[in-house]
Amino acid sequence: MMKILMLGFEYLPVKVGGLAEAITSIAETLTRIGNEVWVFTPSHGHIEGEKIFEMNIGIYGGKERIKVYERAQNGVRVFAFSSNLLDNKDVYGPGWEGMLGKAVQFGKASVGLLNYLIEKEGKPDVLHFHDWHTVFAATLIKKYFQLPATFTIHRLNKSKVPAHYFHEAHLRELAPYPDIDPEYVGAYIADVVTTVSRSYLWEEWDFYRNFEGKATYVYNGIACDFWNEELLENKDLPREERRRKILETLGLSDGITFMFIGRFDKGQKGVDTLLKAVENIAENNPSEFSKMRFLIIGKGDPELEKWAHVLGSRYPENIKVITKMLKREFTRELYGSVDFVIVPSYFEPFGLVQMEAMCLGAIPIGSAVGGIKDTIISLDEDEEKATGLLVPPRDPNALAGAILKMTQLREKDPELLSKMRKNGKRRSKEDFTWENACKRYIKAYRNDIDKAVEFLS
Ligand code: NHF
Repeated sequence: MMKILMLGFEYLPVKVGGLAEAITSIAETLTRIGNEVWVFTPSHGHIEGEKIFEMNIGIYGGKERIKVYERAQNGVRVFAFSSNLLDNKDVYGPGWEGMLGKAVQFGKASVGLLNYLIEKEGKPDVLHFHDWHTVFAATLIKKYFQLPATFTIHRLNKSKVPAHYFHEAHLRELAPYPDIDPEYVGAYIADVVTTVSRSYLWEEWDFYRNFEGKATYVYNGIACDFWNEELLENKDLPREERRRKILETLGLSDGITFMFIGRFDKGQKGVDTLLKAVENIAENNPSEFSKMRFLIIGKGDPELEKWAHVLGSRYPENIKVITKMLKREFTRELYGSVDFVIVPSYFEPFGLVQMEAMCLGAIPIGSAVGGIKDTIISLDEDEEKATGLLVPPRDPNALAGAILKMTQLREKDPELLSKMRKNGKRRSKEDFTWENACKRYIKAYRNDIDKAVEFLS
């Protein structure tokens, strides 16, 4: 049994992306397997539970009043920090300065609360902090309380912060230069540095090599209790029937269905690669294209949204573009009905989409990068165990080729595809559980864990 202090900028129900899901699952699973977990997080306007503590912190020559609310959430003790700024609903804002202000206030207030809790209940055994926004807090906690610390990077941000923020956070000894990368600071003060897949660790070795001897990986899991076929509305219908029905509700006739779901951004998710691949098939293989249906779902960059809509209106029989947030339950219905899910990311530390797809029997076609590469067993590598198909990133022709190949397989070898669906379900349920992840985190906390060793790779 360990007492673990976890720091996260997102914690459910406050959620921007996959980070909240990951931190919450880690905290809850650690609790379930017999540990005590405290989570410190900014309120971001979500005030729940009992006010247990108030303090003033000195900030920019003035004083800021901070209140702390404690709630029990699935066995985890969650402490949310509240102040004018920390209550702002924009999790990574308001603006760049607002966000840094939040990170510094959160840091100082974490020391205040921990001082109070230590006096009452004693010290946690270990500190586990996530992503760079919690670095001020973690570094201050290390400075004042010397807890063994694990730093988990879910996605490298590679930003620079003006040194004066560190000075303001009482960490001037760590900021001797005008611009400081907080990820370096976090990894420097941590005892163990982890990221969320083995391939991502090596892809970003230019960063992690600076911390060789501390760096390793711990895979995420997937919450199969929610992403579960048993919970589908039409779970008793054959998959093709579910597909036909759901396409009909979206105004499309039946066909072999490919889905993309994710953020429309220009730096990571590869929406442009997908749109080019679809254009390429529509122009060069019209007869194959006529059998295909594409559901392209997500929001974000206005240019990408426009491009998707233009393509959708050029081929209204084949393409449906949805640029609004869908309910999680409806997304589950989609995963449980479509044939394939496309994950064309440029890079992906772990990636939830391919896991959700595999849980629900949709076959992922994904870029051979990061967590996508480590979780999908590709048809080209091992036909027996295959769960999907991997393609090189940023390569619309290769993706178009993969889409055509899977269309032909869908017609010619449906047994192979059902085997792949089964393999995918097994892989997501057995190999990538949060319990496995947490057992490995416990090893990281004890520093009883294998590391990435450059001269052995
Ligand atoms: O799954 C949670 C998530 C990852 O690949 C994802 C990412 C951010 O980019 O660990 O963090």
